[in-house]
Amino acid sequence: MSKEKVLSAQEKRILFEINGEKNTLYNKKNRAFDLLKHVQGEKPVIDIERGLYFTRSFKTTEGQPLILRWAKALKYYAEHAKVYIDDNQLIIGRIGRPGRYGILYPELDGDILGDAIKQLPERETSPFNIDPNDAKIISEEIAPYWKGKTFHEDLIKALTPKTAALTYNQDKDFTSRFIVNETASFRSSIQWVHDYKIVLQKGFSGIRREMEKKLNELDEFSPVDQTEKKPFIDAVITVCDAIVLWAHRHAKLAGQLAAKEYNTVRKAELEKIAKICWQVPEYPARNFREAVQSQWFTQMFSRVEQKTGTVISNGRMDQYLYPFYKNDIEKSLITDDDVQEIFDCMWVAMSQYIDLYISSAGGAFNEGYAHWEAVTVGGQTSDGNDAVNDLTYILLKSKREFPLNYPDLAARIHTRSSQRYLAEVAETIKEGSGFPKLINDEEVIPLLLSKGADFEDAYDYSVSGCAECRMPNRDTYTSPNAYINFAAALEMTIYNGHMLKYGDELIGLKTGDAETFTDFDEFFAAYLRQQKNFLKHAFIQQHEIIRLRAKHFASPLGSALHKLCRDTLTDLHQPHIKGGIDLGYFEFIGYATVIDSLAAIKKIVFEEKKATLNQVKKAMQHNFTGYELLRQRLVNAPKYGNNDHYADEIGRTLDREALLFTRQYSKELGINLDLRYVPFTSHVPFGKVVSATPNGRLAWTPLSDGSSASQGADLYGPTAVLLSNFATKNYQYHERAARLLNVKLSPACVQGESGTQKLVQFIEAWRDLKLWHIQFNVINQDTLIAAQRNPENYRNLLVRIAGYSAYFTELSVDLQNDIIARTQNEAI
Ligand code: 8X3
Repeated sequence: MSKEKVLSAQEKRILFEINGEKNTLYNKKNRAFDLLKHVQGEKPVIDIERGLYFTRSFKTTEGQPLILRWAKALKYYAEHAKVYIDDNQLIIGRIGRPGRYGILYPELDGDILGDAIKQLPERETSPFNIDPNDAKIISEEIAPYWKGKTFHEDLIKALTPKTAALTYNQDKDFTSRFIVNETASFRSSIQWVHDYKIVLQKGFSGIRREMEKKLNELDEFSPVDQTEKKPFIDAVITVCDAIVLWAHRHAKLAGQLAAKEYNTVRKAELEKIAKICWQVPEYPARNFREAVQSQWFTQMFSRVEQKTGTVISNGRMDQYLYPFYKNDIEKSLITDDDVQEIFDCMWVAMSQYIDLYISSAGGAFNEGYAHWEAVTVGGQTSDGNDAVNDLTYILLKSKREFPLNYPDLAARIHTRSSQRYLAEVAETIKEGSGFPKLINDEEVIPLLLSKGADFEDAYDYSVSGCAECRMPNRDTYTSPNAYINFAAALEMTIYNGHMLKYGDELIGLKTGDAETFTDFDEFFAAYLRQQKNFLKHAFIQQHEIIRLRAKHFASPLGSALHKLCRDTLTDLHQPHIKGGIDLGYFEFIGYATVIDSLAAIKKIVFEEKKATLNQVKKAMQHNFTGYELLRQRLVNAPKYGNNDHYADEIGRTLDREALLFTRQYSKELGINLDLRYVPFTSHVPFGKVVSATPNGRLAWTPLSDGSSASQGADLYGPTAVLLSNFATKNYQYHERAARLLNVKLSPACVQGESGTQKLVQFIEAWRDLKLWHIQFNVINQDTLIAAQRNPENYRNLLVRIAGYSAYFTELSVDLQNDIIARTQNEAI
């Protein structure tokens, strides 16, 4: 790292570390930094308690209503699992052993657990260690019980042969083929936000009282009341008791530790912790600290309940915590520094729970221990005013000052966002760790209204997952969705339904040999048929997933925290909940790869006639070896991301065709199945099954990510990328959803006050174009290269991936190279 270069704050911090200097913030934030020191950088370990206690409980409840079985399993966990209070922590409670840990959900894909534990320690992407004794318990007790009962096994059986052929390697234990990829067997619902407000305001005792009242109102002679509603109520009551019991076990432990503690300061802290845990989450929180502890217990216990893909999010923390903050500040019970310390303690606790995906596909989708526990700030109040308050600024400041990849932070932006807010958001982005990601109210809110939401609910959405938006109390659970590799559809168009990776096997449609296409329209039509075929199979998958989900999963805690479920006495996993809005998705992966390939064929083959399609095919078969001149021609054809109508028009057609498909068929599934461009890290494994493509991309390398340009293809600056994104959207279709957009900037181009102002103006342009999402890497290219060469010096280097930030050195070389290959913008 050269000293003359302009560095981001993150790069400066790392340089200090390399030079053995102390971080200047260290003294001020001693506690949180100390807590962090013990956990950062360790390889996570599998904790088996959740899997084990669920298994033991499920063995004793067979035949009972599923929701009740789930609640009883949670109660059994609450009674038996070890409880922990970390030294020096203020926000206490964890659901696994000390350090970084992941937990098991054998009901999902426990059928592969036995093999997975052998591979997990050495896996390239997001590896986990396992204690040999625990491995024995897994193979002897947990895995055998679930064999034949998992969601994964039922889904395999339910798919039609053609759908299965695009989904699984049937000769290799049904591992993913990375073509039409189901994600339902590695999470039981996608991202989610609870109504934390009800817990803070009423406590679980309040929810329990509401349920007791409903129990008394049931018709004792009604078969529906007695067989459907009563088990629901019993389950919610059981789960309220379970979480309270679990919190009380922490209170007791805190009391015991306090009694033994010699350090008077810590003794007083432990006594206070005990008091807090006797109060929350059973009763309403009385102050800011209790509110944070109550929320923490709730989100932790919710993770014990089930594996929500991209995990349970934190919701609008600057909104629901504000009344507690304001009250404490007005009464001088707390200072802003105390508030920041409480938050930082929570972030450290959060950073130790690592979302464990046991399948190889799950691991490959979630490189760098992906995590999406989004904390949302800003946006609008439920009556449409600007929602920014003092807590918003404390949360942004905490992100700038406490160098950690948790929590994921999302800032909502709208047309009346103040200049101070936009400037603080820009300053936080300039820090360089990738926070916050931005979500645009001007795009999201009209779409939520178009789905039937009231203004009040739509204004109050929270960011969840990479870029999704949830309305607590209005959204209903969403089935995990298909990730679709459309670059594979393009390859099948060239090879008449085949892919080089799979040899003679006909996987797609026979749409014609390369030499038979006489003009671009014919070729494009053939591609669109392959695209439609993939969509068909993705929707068949989704249909089966929705049908099977309610038989395999229940969510008594999630339902307790959802007004519609409490009102209708329906579990969140049931497909239709009266008054609910089910926002589901399917994923377009390889968008720019496909656009650029089609544009290259149109230009070079059919317009300029510099090569025949057969010659392009031959060059592709040889991975362009010996065809460099042709490859350069293809590379230099029009590309998405340059505000070039030629390429963008193709992109708009791809988008429109996919939207038309879902407009016609999602009704049959009974949910909103919207088009999304959100890749996780799937563009890397997806690229590994796709041979060379006509845009000049080499075989088996990553596809383009999200709605970003192909790696290095955007040559005219980030504003051109925004304009291409805008030009490829079909704003008349309300079936559109998140488009993830990555932009990489050099620290020099946003340097100083003028740099902040430029970044603010860029954000305003993005907002006014009504794009959905954007996130930034502000970093020098040579820092990334140095980190790849000398990982030991750069363990703390964070980069933005796909809706989350991760440690660069914990990524596979392929993903590292992908990030390096993205265009580095030197000006905005
Ligand atoms: C990222 C992806 O599928 O969990 O937000 O919604 S998903």
